[in-house]
Amino acid sequence: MKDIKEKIQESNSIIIAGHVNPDGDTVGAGLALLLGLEKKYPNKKIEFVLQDEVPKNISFLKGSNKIKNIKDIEKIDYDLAIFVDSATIERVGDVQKLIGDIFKINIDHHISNPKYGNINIVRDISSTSEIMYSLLKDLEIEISLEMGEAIYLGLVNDTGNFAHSNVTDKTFLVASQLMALGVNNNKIVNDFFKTKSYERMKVLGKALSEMVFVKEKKLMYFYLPYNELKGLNATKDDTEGVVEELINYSGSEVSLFLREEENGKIKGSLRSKHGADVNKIANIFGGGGHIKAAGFTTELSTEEIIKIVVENL
Ligand SMILES: [Mn+2]
Repeated sequence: MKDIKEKIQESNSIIIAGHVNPDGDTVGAGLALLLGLEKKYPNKKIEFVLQDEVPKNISFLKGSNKIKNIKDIEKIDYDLAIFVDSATIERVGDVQKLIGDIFKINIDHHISNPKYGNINIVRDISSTSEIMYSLLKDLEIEISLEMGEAIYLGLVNDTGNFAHSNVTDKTFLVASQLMALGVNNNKIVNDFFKTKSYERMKVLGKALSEMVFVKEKKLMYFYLPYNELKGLNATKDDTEGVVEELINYSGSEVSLFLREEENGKIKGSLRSKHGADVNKIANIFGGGGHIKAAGFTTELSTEEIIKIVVENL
């Protein structure tokens, strides 16, 4: 901790990097850190840069307009890079190009994280945002309401509104302390979850009517080809939450959502209800994540992917 503090103090320009297709956790943790560092060190240049746009149901967070998109940024030489919620360096996508070979602090909660930083705070807890809460306290940065809301959204995002197995008494303690700061739980949950677009509802409807159940393995899966996504006038953001919906069936133990990308590659997301380790399955395809939630991208065909998943369950 002392090292992190020293490193931040001696750096004049700092880049915070979050992962591609940003979710509430990477945005929440990165934004809380950005706002906290800006307040504590007003003379430093600090930027939070993402490759992709902040999704609409996250951009209500106050301060999120300060998050930079890579296309709006000119390359400068940063002294320090802080990665949030990124299981590998590659997870930040093109933001890597802004970073290069500088000192790296890696703050993450994915068990597959290979600890690529010069300093690593990798803990197997609910979210990077939960780590960020203690980190900011350790850095003696006072948590403002805006920072608290960002962290709270991160908790809600990665715990499925406090429903997943990664929730501990500590998670609730952090949530409770954030509410004591003035965070409005009901408003955040409504703003975050109950804001699905028409296209997203249609994608969900298609998934629920076309999903396939492999009874022997209690696997529920759904494949969405790129042309069908386009046919619904939908974008990849509109497929968020499909894999979680597939595991709601009482017979499912594992769910798999496959989505074809524009370049023909297949992106897979896996969820597990009880015992199955889907991180291990995602590893087969070069991906990873957590025991109960993992993902991968592959050039294999859907038939091959499904065969491999079924064989390994
Ligand atoms: Mn996360």
